[in-house]
Order: sequence, then C-alpha cells, then structure tokens
Amino acid sequence: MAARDTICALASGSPPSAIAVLRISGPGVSGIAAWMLACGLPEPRRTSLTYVYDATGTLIDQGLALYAKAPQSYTGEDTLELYLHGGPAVIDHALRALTSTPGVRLAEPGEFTRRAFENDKLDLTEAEGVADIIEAETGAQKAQALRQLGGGLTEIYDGWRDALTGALALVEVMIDFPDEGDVPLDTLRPILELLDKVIAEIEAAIGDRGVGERIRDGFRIAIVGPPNAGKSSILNRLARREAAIVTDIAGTTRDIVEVRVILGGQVVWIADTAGLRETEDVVEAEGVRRARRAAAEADLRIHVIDGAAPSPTPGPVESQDIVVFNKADACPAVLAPDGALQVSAATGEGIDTLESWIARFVSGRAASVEAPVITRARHREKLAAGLMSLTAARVALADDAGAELAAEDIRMALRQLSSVIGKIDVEDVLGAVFSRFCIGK
Ligand SMILES: Nc1nc2c(ncn2[C@@H]2O[C@H](COP(=O)(O)OP(=O)(O)O)[C@@H](O)[C@H]2O)c(=O)[nH]1
Ligand SMILES: [Mg+2]
Repeated sequence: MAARDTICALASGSPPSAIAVLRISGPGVSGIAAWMLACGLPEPRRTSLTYVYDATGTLIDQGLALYAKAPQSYTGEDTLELYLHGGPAVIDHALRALTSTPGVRLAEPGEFTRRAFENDKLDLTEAEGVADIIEAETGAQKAQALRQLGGGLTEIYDGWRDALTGALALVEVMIDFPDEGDVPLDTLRPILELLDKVIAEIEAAIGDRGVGERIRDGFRIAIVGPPNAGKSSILNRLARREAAIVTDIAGTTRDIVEVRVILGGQVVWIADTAGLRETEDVVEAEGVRRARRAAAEADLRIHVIDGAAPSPTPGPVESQDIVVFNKADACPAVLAPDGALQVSAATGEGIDTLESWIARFVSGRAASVEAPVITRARHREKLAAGLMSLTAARVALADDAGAELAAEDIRMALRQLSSVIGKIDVEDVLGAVFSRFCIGK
C-alpha cells in the first residue's frame, strides 16, 4: 500500500477555548515529534509536558503531548495529540507548522474515524455511533449512540450473518450431494430453522414503528384542523415564538411551518399545516395536500377544533391522537367533545397540559422498543432488501429444485446485511457516512 498522508486537525471546539486539542495521525508522526516537541517522541500512552516548536525553531506554545503507537490507537496508525492553549494564534501557528511539512495535510471531515474503520478498529455502525454521540442533544440520543458505538448493532448483525452462513453451508451440501427424489426433512429442517429465526428477528426490527430513527432524528407531530381554528397560534405557543403567521383570514397558512422542541426528553418536530377545506385557490389547495401528507406521516396528530365554530367536532381521529378544543377563553366549555383538551392559544390556558400530553406520548413511544436495531434509513432499506431475499430463499427451498436458487438468495441477504456494517464494497456509502462528520473526528 502506498504511504498515506499524515493528517492533522483541530479536534476541540472553535477558539478561543481553554485548551485546544490538535490531532495528528499517520506515518509522519514520529518525524514530526522529532522537530516539533522539545521532549522528542514521547513514550506511548504517557503525557509529556513539553515546548512545541515550528520547523524553523520558533516556539509555538507549551503544552501536553500524548503519543499512541500503531496499531494501539484510535485510527490504528501512529497518532499524536497535542493539548495547547486554545487561542486562535496558537492553533493557527501549530496547524501552519504541520501542514507545511511534506506529506502532512489537514484532515477531511470524519477522516480519523474513516481510517479507524479502514484499519478494522470499528465497523460502519460503530462509526455512525461516533458521529451520533457527537451530535446527541438528548439523553436518549446519547444512550442510543453509545450502544451503537459500543458494538450493539455489530453483535446483532454478526449473529444474523453467522446463522445465514451456517444455513448457506447446509444448502451447499444439498447442492453437492443431491438426494434422489424429495429432499428429506432432516436436511431441510435445520436450514429452515436458521432462516426462520433470522427472518423473525429482522421482521421484529423492521416493525419497530421507526423508534430508533425517531429518537435520533426527532418525533413528528402535525397540527391539523379546519381554517381559523387556531392551529398556528397553538404552534407559536409551543414554540414560544411567532414561528407561524396568525391572522383572522382563513387560508393564511399554506406551507408547512415546522418547529423543533425538546419534550419528554425527546427531539420533537411540530408541524403547523394549512387548514383543511375545499378551495379553488391553487396555492392553498397545494397547502391542503401537504397538510394531509404531513398528517399521514406524523407519529401523532393534534386535531384542533374551533370553539367558536357552529359545531366544533374533529375529523377522523386515531386512538393516540390528541383533540384540542381551542378558544376556551371565548367559548362555553360545554361545547367541547368528550376527551378533548380545552386550551386557549390566546391566554395560554391548557398549553402546559398539551405539552405534557405530547411528552407522555413521545417518551412512551421511545420506551416501547427496548433497544432499537434500526437507527437510520440506510439500515432500514438494507434490512428490507435482506428480508425479501430470505423470504425468496424460503420459498425456493420448498421446491425440490430450488437449492441453487435458495443459495443465491441467502448470499444476496448476506451481502445486504454485510453492507450495513460495512464489510463489503460500500465506497458510496462510506462517502455518505463520513462526509457528515465534523473535522477532527
Ligand atoms: N379568542 C381566541 N382567539 C383565538 C385563539 N386562538 C386563535 N385565535 C384567533 O383565531 C384566528 C385564527 O388563528 P390562527 O392561529 O391563524 O388559526 P389557523 O388558521 O388554524 O392557523 C386569529 O384571529 C387568532 O387571533 C384563542 O385561543 N382565543
Ligand atoms: Mg394557520
């Protein structure tokens, strides 16, 4: 393999900060330490307090240096970390000194982790866990990311791959030594047991109502109802700002207005939508179409009914949905249907209860799956494809002549599962995963 570039980057937050962590990884590390550090190359895994110089011998700063020798490092390469004072001039001087060295350049986003992946220090789901924990804002996101970067998904996929590799070996025996006539049940049974176990587990993972993805990306809630019911006013109350335009003209809201809040320890996207009604206005009609789609895709709908309307009743409501009777300040409460929450977007009455109902829903939904297997769309697509191949393999095995087909289907499923953890050719996937990292990680 051609000698790799040595990469460097600021790994800590933007300056000024108390301390700046500079990271260097690659074959050039020991050469750099020789001229850069007064202490020379430090002993591995021991911090050394040292003066730090540029190549001309000008002092950059005094700080701590930590050396990790390949392969016992995060990237699997020689790495050096410098803990310097976190001022812009220090950082600039140090990075200029490093990048003016031949063979040394600034790291691309996620490149340290990508090298770790390429050196088998972690698989792709673990690398995704690293990206997720850096972005985690809620405790639930952090816990999920920690589980993933600690190999929680790797273990599951390895189990599936072992079972399928075992099943494939048995199918190949059937192909090599075909019995006369029907395949005896003794040969088939262990294969079917292995396939059925994996199929059942993948089905369970897929049937999780997207909880892992929601914890990571946020739950989706849509505010729906007739024009002028006060949907935008309620959104603004929940957002604690004037996110959506409120007027007494029906048909004001046309596009979806989304706000992001944290409720029940979860990220929640609340969407205000156009009032549902028949309209000749093409722009409003498009808004109504979008509103219906947002309602259909949401995890939970808040149906707002207009307390001032002649007969305040909601449209079709699903069991977990919330019905809100708005304008309670101006309307007799006796009109509110059973189970509806009375609020007034005008005075703020009932909004805290609405928030706690939403919080209860999202935290209950998040807790409904103990350890979600799917945490992003990429996993879901591959698992769905793998499941199709396994179902096809099962059908093929029911047929005498189907062993060859079944073997091909199982191999296909293995490829789908392997691509989730990054064990097979996934150049485009790698690009997509690592480009979303921050620099220095
Ligand atoms: N009295 C009263 N008026 C409200 C309340 N909520 C909204 N309104 C008024 O109802 C009209 C429509 O509100 P808006 O939020 O734009 O409704 P939307 O069309 O459902 O988004 C505006 O004139 C608001 O000021 C409320 O709780 N009480
Ligand atoms: Mg509106």
